[in-house]
Amino acid sequence: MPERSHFVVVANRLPVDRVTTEEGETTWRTSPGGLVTALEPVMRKHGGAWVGWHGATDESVEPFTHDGYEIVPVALSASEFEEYYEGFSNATLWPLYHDTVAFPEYHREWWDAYVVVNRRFAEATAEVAADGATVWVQDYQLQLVPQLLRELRPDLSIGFFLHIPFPPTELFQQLPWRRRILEGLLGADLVGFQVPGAASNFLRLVRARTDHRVERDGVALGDHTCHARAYPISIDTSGFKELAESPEAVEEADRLLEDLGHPKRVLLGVDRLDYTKGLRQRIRAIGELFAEGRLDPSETVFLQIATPSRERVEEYRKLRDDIDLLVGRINSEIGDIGHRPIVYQHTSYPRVKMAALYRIADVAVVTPLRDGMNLVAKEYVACHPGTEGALVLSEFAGAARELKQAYLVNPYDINGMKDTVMQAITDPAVVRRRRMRSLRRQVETHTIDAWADHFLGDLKRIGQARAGNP
Ligand code: GDG
Repeated sequence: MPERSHFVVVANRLPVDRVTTEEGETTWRTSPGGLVTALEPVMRKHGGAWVGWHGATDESVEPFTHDGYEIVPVALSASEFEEYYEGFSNATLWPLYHDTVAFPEYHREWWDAYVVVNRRFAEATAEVAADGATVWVQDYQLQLVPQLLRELRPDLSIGFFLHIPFPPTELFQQLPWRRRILEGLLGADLVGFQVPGAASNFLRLVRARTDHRVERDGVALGDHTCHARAYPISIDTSGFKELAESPEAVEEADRLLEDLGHPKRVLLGVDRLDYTKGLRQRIRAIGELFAEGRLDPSETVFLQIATPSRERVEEYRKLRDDIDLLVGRINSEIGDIGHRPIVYQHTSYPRVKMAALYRIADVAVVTPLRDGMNLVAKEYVACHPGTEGALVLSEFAGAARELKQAYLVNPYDINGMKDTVMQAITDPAVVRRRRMRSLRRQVETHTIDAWADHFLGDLKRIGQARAGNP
């Protein structure tokens, strides 16, 4: 058992994946994904412990140290993985919270597994947290943990951050267990959301569905007050910039351009392969631009990277097949031998290659149907050299509230999206530069450090006020 920690992050997944080296040795490597990208630097700075599932079912893994902090694995059985993770988290909550862009399924066994696993996470956290420690629970898979943990350890200061949208009342009310989820979150001292609208949705629901008194952003609960506020997440801007300027990234970028046959223009999409990311609409829109001759495949390439994700969930399998079909059809009809208009890779790349991709992209096309924030948009702005690039961004990504100088699109409006992509390509350089400079300023002044300091600073002040010594 590791020493008890004063700072504990709790997330469904640990920030590391187990890999077997060529020599047959087992090691742990930092895993990709929005939550990990955001919290890894916070953890390296604060130290402490990270409680989460290690990625294999029916197996217990002992705690260990990684990059200067403790890793505390939580075990899941194969059926819990199916019911709590693939089921309730990713086939009920994920689509419901993303505006039901896919149909949410409600199954009572899935909910039961969600309760059991949330309790296990709360118990594991209660064991590793030192007296009066700060615990920061992450995301939709663990919304009951704040309440369960408070019951076990009322001495703790408990924060919760939701990385994905919090739905409007009309949608949330479909959930048969809506009140339990609200009460679960209310166990926290501070609940953070990506945008102010999400915090208002939450407070409106608490007013409508519970008996608690709500005053401004606070909900009075007897032993504590739960505050709900917006903390738009960001990235390690200077870290990304340095990586993109490193000789490895520059070399990699040259190699990529060479492999692509030195096109005049590169359009780039990078997403987890997820139906919320608007891939179908984006590929259709860009395919039509090629088909109509507004984009010339001999000079423009659309490079789409889709990182494998939740591959056993039915909706994701279907999406993968749809995208394969769509890309295949467009590529077989347009262009010429040696000039595929769309280069599509269903794979995950090392970070340095991601940075190289951002370097070579003249236009990044980030068009989710709904997204809590979207870090890819911010990473592109941080990594693309100079001020020549352009960002096409969905209005329905949380990032659109901050990145106002992006070329904003409604991803459901295919014609509108086509026109805006063309505008991003054809606008005079002086306009693109002005927009890019403004975006750059935004990501340079709003970093992941500032985000974590803001949230944790507020959590500390709330804790002090609760203890009566503000
Ligand atoms: C959730 C919310 C919110 C992707 N492919 C590779 C790779 N990535 C990295 C990107 C980026 C991250 O994964 C994706 O983050 P996003 O924010 O775009 O999206 P989600 O995964 O859906 O994240 C989202 C986020 O949490 C944080 O709160 O913004 O709204 O849905 O960092 O660079 N990284 C590597 N190889 C890949 O192939 N190394």
